[in-house]
Amino acid sequence: MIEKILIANRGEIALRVLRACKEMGIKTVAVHSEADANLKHVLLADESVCIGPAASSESYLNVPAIIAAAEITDAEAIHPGYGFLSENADFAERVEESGFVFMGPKAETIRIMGDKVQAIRAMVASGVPTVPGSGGPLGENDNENKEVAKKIGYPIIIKASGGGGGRGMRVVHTEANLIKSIALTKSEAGSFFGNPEVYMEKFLENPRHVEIQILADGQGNAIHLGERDCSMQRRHQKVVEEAPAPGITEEQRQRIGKSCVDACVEIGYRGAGTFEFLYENGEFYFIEMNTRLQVEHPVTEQVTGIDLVKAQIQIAMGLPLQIKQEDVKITGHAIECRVNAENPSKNFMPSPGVIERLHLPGGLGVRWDSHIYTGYPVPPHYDSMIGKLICFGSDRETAIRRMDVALHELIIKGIETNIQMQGEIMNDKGFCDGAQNIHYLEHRLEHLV
Ligand code: MV4
Repeated sequence: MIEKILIANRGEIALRVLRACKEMGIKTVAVHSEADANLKHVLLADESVCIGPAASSESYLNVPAIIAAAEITDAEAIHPGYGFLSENADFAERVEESGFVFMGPKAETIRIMGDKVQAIRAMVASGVPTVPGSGGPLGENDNENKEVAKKIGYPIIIKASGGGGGRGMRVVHTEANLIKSIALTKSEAGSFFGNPEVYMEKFLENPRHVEIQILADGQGNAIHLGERDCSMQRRHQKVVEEAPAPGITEEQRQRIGKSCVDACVEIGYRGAGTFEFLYENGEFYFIEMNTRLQVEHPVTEQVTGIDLVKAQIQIAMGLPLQIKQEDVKITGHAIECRVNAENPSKNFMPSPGVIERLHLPGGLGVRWDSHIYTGYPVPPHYDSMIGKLICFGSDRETAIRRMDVALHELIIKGIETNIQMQGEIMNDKGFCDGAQNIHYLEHRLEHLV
C-alpha cells in the first residue's frame, strides 16, 4: 500500500490528484514554485515543499529538487499529472531508481511512445489501424523516398519521429517539393528534438481527432473507457472536448477499443493512457499514444462513472485492475470547456492578473475543476488554463444547453477569459450539429468574438 504521494504538478490537476488521495486516505505532499506558495492544493496538502523559483525549468522541471522533496518527506510515490515531467522517460527512470513509485507507465514504455516511429511499429504489430505511410524512418535515397510518397499518394505529411503534439511536421502536395521538405523537416527535427529521424504518412485533409482512454495494470489486464472527440482546437491547443464522440456507434467503439486493449496487453502497458486517432470517412487511424492522464479526462469520468485518478493510484499500488470491460458502460454525454486566462479578441494573448471577483456555476450535471479563488493571482509563468467546466446530461443536446447556462453563470473578473467565446461555440450551428473536424474552430474563429 502507498501511504503518501508527492504531487509533482500545479494548478487544477494538482488539486484533482490531491482530492483523490484524500478520498483514499492517502497523505499528500505538494511541491511548488516560489510563485505558487498559495495555490489551493498547497494549502490543503499535508505537507508542502518549495522546489525553486517561478520559472518551470527551475521548479516543476527540476528533477533533483523533486526527488529531494520526496526523500525529505518520506513520500512513497510521485504523481506527475500532465505536462511538465509527466512524459519524461528519464524522470520516470530517476524516480524509480531513487526507490519511489512513478505513477505512470514504465520508463521504457514512455520512451517507446515518445519515439513516434517506434510507437507506430508497436501498433502495427498489435493490429491497431495506422495511417498509410512509410511505416519506418525515411532513408537517404531520394528516389526511394519519391517511390514511397507516390505509393502512399499525395498529399503526404512528413513528421519528426521525436515530435508530436503538432511540432515538427510538414505537408507536401507534389513530388517537386518532396526532397527539400524532407531535408528541412530532418534539419528542424535534429535541432528541436535532438533526433533527425522523420517518417511519412498520407495527409488526411479533414479528419476528426478521436482518442480512446485505456487503463492497464501491467499484469495482463486492460480495459478501454470509450472515446473522446477533441477536434475543437486552435493551434494544437484543445478548446472543447466531449465524450462520447458524435456519430461513433457502439460497434465501432468496441472494435477500436478492443484493438487498443490488445495493444496494451501486448506491450505490457501500465497505468492510464490514451490512443490518439484521426477519424475520417468512418475509419480510425492511429497517430500517437499519450502515456499520461490527460486534461480532458473528466468527460470520460462523467460518462463512465469511473474515477481515473483513483484507478491510477490503485494500479501504482500493484493492485490488479478493479474494473472489468463488461462493467464499463457509456451513459449520457459530457462536454468540457477549457477556461483560459487569455483575450480571444487580442489573438488569445495571455491575461495574467488577480481574480477580483468569482461566481461559480452549479446544479445538476455541472462540474468545475479549478484551483482559482477570489484574490488568486494568475501567474504569468505557466499555461493560461485556469479551470475546466464540465457539463453532463442524458444526451448531447442536454449537455450543450447545460454548458451554455453554466457559462453564463460563471463570472471571473480582474482578468480576460475565453468564457464568452466558449458560450458562442455552444450556440454555433456546426458544433451543435456535431460537424466539427480539426480545422473547424480555426475557420469559425475568423467570424466569432
Ligand atoms: C496528421 C494530420 C493529417 N494527416 N497526420 C497534428 C498534431 C499531431 N498530434 C498530429 N497532427 C496531425 N497529424 C496525418 N497523416 C493532421 C494533424 C493535425 C491535427 C491533429 C490532431 C488535432 C489537431 C490537428 C491540427 C492540425 C493538424
